[in-house]
Amino acid sequence: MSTEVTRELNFDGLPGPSHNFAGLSPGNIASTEHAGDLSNPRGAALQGLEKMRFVQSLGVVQAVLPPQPRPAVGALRRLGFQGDDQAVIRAAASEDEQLLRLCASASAMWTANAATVAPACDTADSRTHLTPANLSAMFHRSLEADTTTRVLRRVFADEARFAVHDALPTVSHFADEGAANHTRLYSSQGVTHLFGWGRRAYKAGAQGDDYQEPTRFPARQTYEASRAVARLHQLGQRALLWQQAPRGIDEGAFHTDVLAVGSGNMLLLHELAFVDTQELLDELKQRLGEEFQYCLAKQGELPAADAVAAYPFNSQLLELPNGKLAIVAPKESQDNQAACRYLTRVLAEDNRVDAVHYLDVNQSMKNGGGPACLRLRVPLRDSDVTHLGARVVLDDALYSDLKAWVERHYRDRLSFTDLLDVAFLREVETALDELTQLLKLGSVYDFQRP
Ligand code: SUG
Repeated sequence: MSTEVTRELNFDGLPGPSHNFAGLSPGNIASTEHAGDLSNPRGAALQGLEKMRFVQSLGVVQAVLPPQPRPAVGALRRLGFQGDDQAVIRAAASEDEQLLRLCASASAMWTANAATVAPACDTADSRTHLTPANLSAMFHRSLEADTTTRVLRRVFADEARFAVHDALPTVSHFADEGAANHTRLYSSQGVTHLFGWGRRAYKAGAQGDDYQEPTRFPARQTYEASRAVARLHQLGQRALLWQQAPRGIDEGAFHTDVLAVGSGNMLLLHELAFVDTQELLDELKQRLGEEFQYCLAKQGELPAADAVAAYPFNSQLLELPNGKLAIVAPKESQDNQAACRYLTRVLAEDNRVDAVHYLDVNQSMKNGGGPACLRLRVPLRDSDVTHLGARVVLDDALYSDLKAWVERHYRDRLSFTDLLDVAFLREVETALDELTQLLKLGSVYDFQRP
């Protein structure tokens, strides 16, 4: 089994029926800017599906993860609202509208935050390890972890092949945002798991360093969380922890993947992605040898503000069957001159990248989620793929089934007042119940359980 080739699957989160713009994420500039806009959940899901189909057409194995039921009435009950579902929703809306917004987000679509993954070929016990992210930095996102864990345990059920850990304790000390802060790089010389982190929970651990934190926006991922995930995944020396540049976070790079993306021997990064950029690049060269390549954007070429607005680094850097790399970028980075110039330079330089494709995922972008946020990368052996516990690998039949399902159940406009009617929640539950059957997932949602 260990000599089998490992290939990366992209598990995209399907945008959910409650997709809306609520301005829930301070430090995520797009989320703040679009607060209150009318959303189009159907458009969002169809854009997501088209991206999945496009990636699949490049010869990359594509898979899908389901949305989560929202509004999360269970969470509102835990916060003291009582009565039947309609009463709970009404009471929340009249007492604290923002709480209802927080419990109604379709944020599970950004599966780069669903978990961190280490492939079997890198771990001490030769199993693929997944640690669901607790997402404790943002309340609305922390609501995802339990259902995500359940879903991942269904999909990766075979314990001889996969280990799905519990999420880290849901406290600020171990705030974990998943793969959005993790990049696996490799060459014929070695493998490195680069974990970006934003702050230290234990400040005394930074004594002697010229340690700084962002001052304008929150740093979400802790050093302690990254260390724990590296430990759970038995990565040993293969893990490399590096701090995100505080100034980058203050410019709106709330996750590492807003200013950097890597795949195989190649890293695309902005100079405000990490602290001590040159030292990081030297360290990676040491670990990966001469094969290591990077394309660094400096402020003069691509101001961080443009990178944050247009998301050229939040692209997918996909390894194709012919060994080349293709970039799947958001169309916003084609329209932004500096971002487009940078990606054109990446393409022109002597490296494995031989195509840039611009796709429309604008509904997700307006909440700060580009192509890379929408997918969780899971490198698997071919035999693992045949041992997945649900119908999640995209083929023509699943694509058509999902498209028809979206067209049957999703609204093409959604505003805050729509969330107040329990009929909307019932609509979502009916849709998701049908989806779990379509995906052969079993009962994973609270409303499906006794
Ligand atoms: O956590 N937006 C998400 C975007 C996540 C992007 N993921 C990666 N960079 N990998 C977040 O900030 C906004 C929801 C709203 O405002 O309605 C939101 O949750």
